[in-house]
Amino acid sequence: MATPLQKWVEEQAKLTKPDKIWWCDGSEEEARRLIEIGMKEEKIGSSPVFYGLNQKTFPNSYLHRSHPTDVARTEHLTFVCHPDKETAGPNNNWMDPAEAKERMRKLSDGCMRGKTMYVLPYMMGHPRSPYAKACIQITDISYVAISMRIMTRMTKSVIDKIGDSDDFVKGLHSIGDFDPNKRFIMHFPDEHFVWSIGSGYGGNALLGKKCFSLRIASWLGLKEGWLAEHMVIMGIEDPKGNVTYITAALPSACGKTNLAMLESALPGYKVWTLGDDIAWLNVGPDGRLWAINPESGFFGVAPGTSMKTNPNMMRTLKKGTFYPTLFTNTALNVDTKEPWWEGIDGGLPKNLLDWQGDPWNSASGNRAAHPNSRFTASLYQCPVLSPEFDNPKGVPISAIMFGGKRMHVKPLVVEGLDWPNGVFLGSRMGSETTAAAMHKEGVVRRDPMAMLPFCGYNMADYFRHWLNIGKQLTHPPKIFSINWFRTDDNGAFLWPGFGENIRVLKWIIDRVNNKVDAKETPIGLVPDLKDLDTHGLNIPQKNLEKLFEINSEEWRKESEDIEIFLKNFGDRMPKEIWQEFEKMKKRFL
Ligand code: GTP
Ligand code: SPV
Ligand code: MN
Repeated sequence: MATPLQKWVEEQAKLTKPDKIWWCDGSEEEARRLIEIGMKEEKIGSSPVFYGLNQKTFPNSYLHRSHPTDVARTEHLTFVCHPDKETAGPNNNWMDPAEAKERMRKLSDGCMRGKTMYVLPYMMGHPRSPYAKACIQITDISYVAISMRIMTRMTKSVIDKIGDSDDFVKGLHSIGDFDPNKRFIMHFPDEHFVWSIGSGYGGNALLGKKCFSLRIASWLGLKEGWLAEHMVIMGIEDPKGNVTYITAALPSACGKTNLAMLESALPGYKVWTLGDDIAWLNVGPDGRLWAINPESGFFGVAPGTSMKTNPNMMRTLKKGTFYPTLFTNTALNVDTKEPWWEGIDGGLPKNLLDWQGDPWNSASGNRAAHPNSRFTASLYQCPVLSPEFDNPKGVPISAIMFGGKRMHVKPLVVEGLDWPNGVFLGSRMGSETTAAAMHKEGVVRRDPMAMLPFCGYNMADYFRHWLNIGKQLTHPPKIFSINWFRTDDNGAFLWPGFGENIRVLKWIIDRVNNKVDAKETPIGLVPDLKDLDTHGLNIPQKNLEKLFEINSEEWRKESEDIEIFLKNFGDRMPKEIWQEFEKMKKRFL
């Protein structure tokens, strides 16, 4: 008798009509074979899926060039198909589930003809974690199969774990013919099912990542009493050896990966990485909030990464283990066969191919690496991976940070007054758009808790869920907002960022441990400047003051923008959020 899993795979094969079906086992041998297939047999247009890189300096590394129209997540083609539109909320694109499936069936009919269907069994979370979920993704390209092996815990034992149960997360992915007009990423939250066609890129195609671990998992979290968040998880060790665990939510390409593996500029402090993109948060039996990272890899932004900004990532990328490392849409140094991007160490190479594989000329004014070019690398290669990473229980969280990219308005760091005020602080976040998704860059949009593109249901209900979680916590984390990106009148960053961000983290853990006081302002608590360790930094006093300036005129405009956003949700918006909003407005009068 066929199991529900076997039946489901057969049904998908009947629709998509692949030449063959390959059940992956996640082994090293299999990965090598898949890369070979990607280098020699599978093609995107007329180009191979993978190119080998310099195996001495970047062991087990490969370059992938995507289809030129397929370079970032496509939020306008992403739908959350709840039975009714209200449940999806104004924060999501919605389509009726039956209509969505009909459309997808038409697009998928025969889409794998001539190709291999890879069946990928994987866990999100450590297999022994009570919070982990068993998942199956189908795909028709080696690049996605290899990426999933790096990003998740992929083993054939997941198939045994699923057994004859039908309780597994389903993902059906095909690159189709990369036609942007036939590209959709459809979510069916009640069925734990994601159906994606027409893209091979990141969050559009690695269905365990944003699609399942955020959009669908956030919906599961609402039903089951937990939170799925777009957050870094990190431990901060102080000079005495105490480790404080914190999470931080920042929108796409706003600094999570850099923060997660920061190399401390303050002597005696050390950061331990647990995750750089997604956190699943559960209320523990001890009334504290516990976090696991469901992923096991980094899918990080390449441009700007260097020994100066993120040395631990450079070490991770060169480590070379039985997990391959992939570079997607970076440039290529022809002479050394090394990947290259704007901001990497060293001078400008003489012979570069741009991200599309064409000879690059600095006079063209174009960037050589795509702004959203990325690397895919195993977390196990990270030299500062926390010893707690594989702990099935996760780590207890003492502070939550919400951030964004804001040239103006937002101070370097602000602390919420209590949990409801902290939830409001998360809900009022805005950020400048980046190259991580296809849209105009640098435009401020509301992005509450960095979840606007990832919350799988009505955001008003999401805020209510956050407020309710707080009521179950006897030891709630303190909540902060951060902004590394404030600029002076000439557009230069006021704060040095990167390894120097430890100075802000130190203040945060000092607050958690009740070591320092804070100053009250209309928008929350800020540091007394004497409590922010700026020793050895060359920041003029006036810049420090500017970093913490709260300009009432700017905040009046900001409040208007926040109000417009909150009003979109009508009566569904929790009254506690409006109360916090009104209190903030009043404090400005
Ligand atoms: P996703 O993978 O899209 O979720 O992005 P992310 O949030 O992990 O962002 P990442 O750490 O990759 O940073 C994105 C960009 O912000 C890079 O170009 C970084 O160089 C830049 N960046 C990160 N941290 C800082 C900082 O502290 N200061 C400044 N000025 N730039 C930063
Ligand atoms: C993001 O855009 O937030 C990412 C990259 O982490 S992707 O996997 O494409 O979603
Ligand atoms: Mn992300």
